[in-house]
Amino acid sequence: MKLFHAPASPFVRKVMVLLHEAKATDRVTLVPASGSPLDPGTLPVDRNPLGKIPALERPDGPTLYDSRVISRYLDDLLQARLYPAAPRLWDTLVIEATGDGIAEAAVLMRYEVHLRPETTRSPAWVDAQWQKIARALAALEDRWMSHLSGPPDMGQIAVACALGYLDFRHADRPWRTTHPVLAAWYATFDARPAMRGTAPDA
Ligand code: 99T
Repeated sequence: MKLFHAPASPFVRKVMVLLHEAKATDRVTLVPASGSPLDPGTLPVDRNPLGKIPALERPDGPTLYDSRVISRYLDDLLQARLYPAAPRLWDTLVIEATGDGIAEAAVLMRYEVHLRPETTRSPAWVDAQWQKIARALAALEDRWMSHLSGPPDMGQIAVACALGYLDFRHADRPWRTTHPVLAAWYATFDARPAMRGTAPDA
């Protein structure tokens, strides 16, 4: 299988962490892909009409895209068991959606500042994206610490990849001081070999 890949992407990283946890990194060949909404570059627009990564070319059907779809497919294929049975599954999925939402808002902030000329940037829009992230971090700390401290699953992986992306692209926003409980959980989770082996700056 071919995985369209960029080390900076928190969505690609989710898939890579899953592969590491399942000890199955040898099942995919990484295809470097880079670009942006303004210039798709080498992003696989012929395989994913949205022009986004990750995308997974597989032997048994059309290319899969969106990290949540790819993660479900690989979890099933590899029997990784990173999605628990219902009813715990519903918590895992909403935590995964929360982690992905943090990453999506953080990527939009990055694009706004790095792709737009300074004269057309909207600080209010960037701040509104950060407010989404702040609410999501608070929700994780208020509601989900018990789940996050349970057996590893894709919810935890998505949150950890999103937090890693905040550190990587938005290091000027000190989220740890306002969310110390989440920060302590992340310090432990981030020490897992699967996280160490997939860090964006590794
Ligand atoms: O939006 C584009 O045209 C290109 N962007 C991407 O491919 C980003 C890379 S993160 N991927 C996504 O937005 C995927 C989101 C999707 N819902 C999923 O797969 O879960 C690049 C971050 C960076 O370089 O800083």
